[in-house]
Amino acid sequence: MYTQFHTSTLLPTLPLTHSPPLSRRTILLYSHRLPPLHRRRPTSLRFPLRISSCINSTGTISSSLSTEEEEERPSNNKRVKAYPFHEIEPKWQRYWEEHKTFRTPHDDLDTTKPKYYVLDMFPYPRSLGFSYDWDREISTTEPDYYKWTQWIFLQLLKRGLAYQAEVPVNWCPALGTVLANEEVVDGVSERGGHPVIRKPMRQWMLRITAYADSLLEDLNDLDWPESIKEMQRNWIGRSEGAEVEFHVMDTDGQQTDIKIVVYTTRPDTIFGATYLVLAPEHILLSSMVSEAQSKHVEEYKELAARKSDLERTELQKEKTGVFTGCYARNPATGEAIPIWIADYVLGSYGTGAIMAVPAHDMRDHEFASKYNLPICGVVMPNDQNISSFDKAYSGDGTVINSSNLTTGLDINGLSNKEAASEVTKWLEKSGNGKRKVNYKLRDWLFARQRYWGEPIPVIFLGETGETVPLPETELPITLPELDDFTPTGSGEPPLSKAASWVKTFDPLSGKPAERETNTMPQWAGSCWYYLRFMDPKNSKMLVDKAKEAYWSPVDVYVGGAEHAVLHLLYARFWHKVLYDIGVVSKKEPFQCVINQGIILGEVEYIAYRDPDGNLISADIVDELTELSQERVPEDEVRKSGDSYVLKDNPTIRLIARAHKMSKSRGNVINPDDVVSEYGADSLRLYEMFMGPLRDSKPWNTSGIEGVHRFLARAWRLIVGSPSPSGEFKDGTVALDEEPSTDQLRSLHKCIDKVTEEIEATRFNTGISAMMEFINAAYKWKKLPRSTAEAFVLLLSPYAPHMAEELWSRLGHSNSLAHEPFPKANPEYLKESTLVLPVQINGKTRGTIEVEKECSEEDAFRLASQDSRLSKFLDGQKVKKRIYVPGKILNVILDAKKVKVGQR
Ligand code: ANZ
Repeated sequence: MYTQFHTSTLLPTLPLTHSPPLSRRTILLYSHRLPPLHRRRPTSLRFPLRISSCINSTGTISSSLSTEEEEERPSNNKRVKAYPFHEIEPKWQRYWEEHKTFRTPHDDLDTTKPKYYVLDMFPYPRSLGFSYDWDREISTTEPDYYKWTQWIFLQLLKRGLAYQAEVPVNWCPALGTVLANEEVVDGVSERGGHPVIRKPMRQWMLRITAYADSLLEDLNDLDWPESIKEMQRNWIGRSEGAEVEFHVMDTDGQQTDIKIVVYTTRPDTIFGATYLVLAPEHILLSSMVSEAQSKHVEEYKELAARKSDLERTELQKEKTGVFTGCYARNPATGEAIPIWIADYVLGSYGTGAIMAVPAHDMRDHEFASKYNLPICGVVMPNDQNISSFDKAYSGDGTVINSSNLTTGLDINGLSNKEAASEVTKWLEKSGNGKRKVNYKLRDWLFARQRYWGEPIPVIFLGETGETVPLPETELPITLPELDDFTPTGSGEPPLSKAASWVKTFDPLSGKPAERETNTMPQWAGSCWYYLRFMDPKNSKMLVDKAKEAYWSPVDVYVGGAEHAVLHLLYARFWHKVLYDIGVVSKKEPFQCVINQGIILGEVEYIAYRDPDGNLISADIVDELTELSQERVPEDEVRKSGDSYVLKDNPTIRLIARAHKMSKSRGNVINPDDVVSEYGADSLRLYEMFMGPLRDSKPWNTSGIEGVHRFLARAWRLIVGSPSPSGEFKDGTVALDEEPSTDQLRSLHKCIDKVTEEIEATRFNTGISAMMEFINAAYKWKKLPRSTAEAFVLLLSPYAPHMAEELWSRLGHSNSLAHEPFPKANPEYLKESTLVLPVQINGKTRGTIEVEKECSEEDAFRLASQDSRLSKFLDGQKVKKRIYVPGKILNVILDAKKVKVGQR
């Protein structure tokens, strides 16, 4: 059943204090607002004289003129509003604010009542009409809030889940700053195109990997879109395999003590490992490279340092590498195999080294083919015989070429799965390796070299540099005022410029110390804000236990799929830590996640012209030909089947496409303009009507006009027609009369559908049901008050301002926000009629619509009156009638046909 949601939001407009970017970042993090700006409609909206809306097969609204409805343009031709949204919307917003209509209980919480916690990833701040409890407003940038973010950091530190490490970062010497991965394109800075190198720097890390297994397992119980769960699973990337040790050999071919450990998920292919590859940054590299090769190796290392992991692992990129000049012994074959370095092997995954099996791994095959390295097939597919492995075979099969008496390993004839487990056992027994589970998930790099961000509550003692966490009583550690928060140029964070802030004393020992100048990343505050909404003003703890136990978990979290991994994973990790230390009562923060799609710009229709200027149809366009493209105005286009064609020349098919809204494309819709032209209710309703919630859908101005007309019709149905000057009278036309059975049927059908569709978040089809109801109600002579009231309640989640206004006009002095949502009465949902097949002499000749309890006599009378059946029955003598109520009427005629007039 639909319940009144308790919703909360972050601060929509944040005060710009000394830390403007921090404030801004909070908005962006949750911001799923309609993209800003937009095209103003060139001409004012013109309303047709009379409109009826219906849903066409494509789900869009089509409008048609009719003649007996209200005029929307007065005789003096002055434009008037279709209904007075410009008056009622500000009025009800004031009312809600003054009456704190959507306030949820704070300290007066009654935990015996059911709760429903809906959290939104911060929609457009001006979305009016949202039922938020503004008393719960929080800002992650305020010290009152980030005091607790810092407190959580201290708990992580206490449990060894926060640590410092030297980690390679994207360092841009020319800009003197560290760049985020997104700011580096093809090895150069996105801004300015300066070279970027990977440079190790001291960083704070969070040990999210310690929670990899529970982050993975607990996904199973969550009611999230399967695609998001899958993205998290892939991000965590659990894989099972083995670590294998390869001893490096000296120039005399003798085994040394230097061991290269590789990680493989295919131990079954060990006999096919014909060379090793190390990541260029592998720590053992310098201790083994031959003199002859060292110059090449150094050059290659430098080149690789400029590439991001993403660029290095791109499958399409041609593989490159350099021979190190030395060899290692394959423990299974006992043979010496060359050791190479290549950037397709990453230093940050597994052990940073691989055994290359070119016959069975695509990347290795490409590399081996390029550098003429041996390829040895060791797994034969069961359904074919491969004689030369001229491309990698990565599937299952039977193991071949895999036996060695000296090393004592023989896996020939086993399936590759069995072989993998045999090899792992052998590795462990012979001391050459062990079983290993690996995760793609890396520990979370938690430090930023930026001014804006929560200070990390840690100091370093003067003499020893020892890291000391600040006592909880010192929190919050606030940011110092700084005039210039640009990068320092040396890689030191900007906060290091605040010399008097940096210099401090250890509050416990009194020793001189320096503050940490790295700050927390933008994700920190968002990792736990849903907990703070439960208890936003608590100065003693981050959330009161009883309130947390009541409100947790978030029942529905609505947001964009772009947060599928990082935000949702980081928040789950912190939540699990808080669970383990007893701060929260549930293992998972967000029980259900729903993604909404994005609104694209309006559809553009593109026509092609050949070099002679002739239009050509899109289906014969050759991609290789250079053609000029031009946009075709929408009114020159019509739909033809699944495609769009020129109205004037339907043989010319057009390309129809919608792009993400962006300023550079000039296709941005400004919600403020839409609100001032159509009202907030129309915008809100249109967003819900555009299509299934999860899809990305193009903006369509005629679509919003359609829903606006629907709202205007609903308004006129209940309030009545405007005066010739366009004024609407007070009150309504509803009458205190009992609704007819027909009216109740229409209403309850609508309630039933709207309820079902809300629960399934199929708002668009719920709105269609209301449109159908309005169409039916326009045919009624009278509008019973109780029916109008129920409809207004149905409409209220979609068009809250209009619904409140109508509700008050229907005679209520309180807001409808706390009224129970209407319930469909099953009595009125039963269909009262059915379609009865009619046979003449046993042959089905047509159907008639009859009441369920229709008598044989009535059924026969209806059949005789039916235009299609009467031609078989007119003037005929009926011998027998076979009637099975609800199933069939069979009329057997007398064999001697007697036509009228012949008698
Ligand atoms: C030998 C082999 C044979 C492999 C074969 C695959 C197929 P996942 O599943 O993603 O964990 N690998 C290991 N460490 C690597 C690194 N640091 N950089 C790049 N590649 C690395 O993949 C594990 C496989 O990826 C490992 O198994 C290894 O190649 C490679 F027929 O070892 B395999």
